[in-house]
This record gives sequence, C-alpha cells and structure tokens, in this order.
Amino acid sequence: MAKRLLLLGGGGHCRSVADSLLADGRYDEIGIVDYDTEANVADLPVVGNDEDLPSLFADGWEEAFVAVGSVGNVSLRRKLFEKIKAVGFSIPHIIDPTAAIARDAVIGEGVYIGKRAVVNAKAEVESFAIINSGAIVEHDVFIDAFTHVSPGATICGEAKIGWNTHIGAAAVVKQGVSIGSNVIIGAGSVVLKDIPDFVKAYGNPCKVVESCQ
Ligand code: JB2
Repeated sequence: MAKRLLLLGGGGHCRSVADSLLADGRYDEIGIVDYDTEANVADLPVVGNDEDLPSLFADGWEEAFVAVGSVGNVSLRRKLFEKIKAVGFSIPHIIDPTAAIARDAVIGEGVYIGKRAVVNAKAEVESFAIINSGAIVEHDVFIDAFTHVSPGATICGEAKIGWNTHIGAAAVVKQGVSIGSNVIIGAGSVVLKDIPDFVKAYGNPCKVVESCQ
C-alpha cells in the first residue's frame, strides 16, 4: 500500500521539512494542508485545509505532521498537533538524511531534525521539538516537548532545556546548564548559568532581561 503523508502549513519551515522527506524518499505521496491554496512547497499539491482532515484520513492519508515552525510562540503548532491526534493520524518524526543521530538517542513523535544536525549519545528529544539545521545536541542532553533549537545552536553535554523554549540561532549552552520552560534565549547568546522559567535572556554571558509570564 502507498505510504502517504500530510504536511500542515506550507510555508518556510515546511520547505525545509519537505526537502528532508524528498531526499529520504520514504513516502510515495506527500500533500500540503493549508488555507493558502497557492502554498508553494517543492511543487507538492495542496490537498485541502484543516476542515478537510477527517475526510483526508477517511481517504487513506494515514500519517500527518505539523510543518509550521515556531519562534517563541508554539500555540499554532500545539493546536495543529492536537487536531491531527484527535482525527487519529499517525505522527512520525522526520530526520534529514544528513543528520547524525546516535544509536541510543531517543527521538519523540512529531520531532523534526534538520540538515547536518547532531544528536549525540543518550540525548533525549521529546515530542514535537525542532532541532534545526546544523544544531548540535550533545550527549545526555534533555530537550523537552515543543522546544526549538535554532540553526547552528550548540547544547553541550548533560544540559537540560524545558518545555516550549526557543534557543536562538548560534547560541551556546554550556555543559550541564539547565534552562527552564517557556524561555527565549537570544541568537548568539552564551549561556553559562541556569535560566529560570518564563523569561527572555540574551548576551554573553547570557542574562535575564525580561519576564514573559
Ligand atoms: O491554522 C493553520 C494555519 N495557519 C497558518 N492551519 C494550516 N494548515 N496552515 C496554517 N498556516 C500556514 O502556515 C500559512 O498559510 C503558511 O503557509 C504557513 C506558515 O508559513 P511561514 O513561512 O509564515 O512560517 P513557518 O512557520 O513555516 O516558518 C517560520 O518559522 C521557522 C522556524 C519562519 O519564521 C521561518 O523563517 C523559520 N525558519
């Protein structure tokens, strides 16, 4: 039977996800679900919008994946993942074939791992997280659900990152540091000490600049 996957949200992040899938070739058919019927993702067809999800499932599209990204606000990603779960779709994780994933790393459902990203030994990446292009998640790191590690960020060994946190591009998180949930770490920051929940922090050394509760 043909393997078919729906990608929800046909924008910039989806173009990266689709390229990883097309390079990997494991699906026979990929359809975009978007309200914008002109969404342009690698010439893949827009097969409907969110209202059509139950009928698409009934027509044999068994797997679906949320391909909208997040920069600090995951409410749309959460809403869409809840929708596809409620309809009954299977939710894969998608790993670009150029990523290097350790044999004993644990990768949850709905996770996207981009080009040349590294997830090293015994690291755990929880459901619906994004490990973007060239990010490094070192050994024994824990990344909680819905967190986005942006391109080129480095999370050193044994660090812990909470739920729904955004690590900006090219940020560095020192070995063993804990970052809370609902945090935004600015691009290029160097995080040397623990960061609490619900804050924005940036700089080198990274400092809390604002509460965002
Ligand atoms: O409720 C929705 C919905 N709302 C917006 N349901 C569905 N199925 N699709 C929805 N969309 C669609 O998501 C929009 O019509 C649009 O096609 C797409 C969002 O595209 P955009 O390029 O604006 O954002 P993105 O999330 O793909 O990418 C952002 O996040 C990435 C992590 C950008 O900031 C990227 O630059 C960034 N790398």
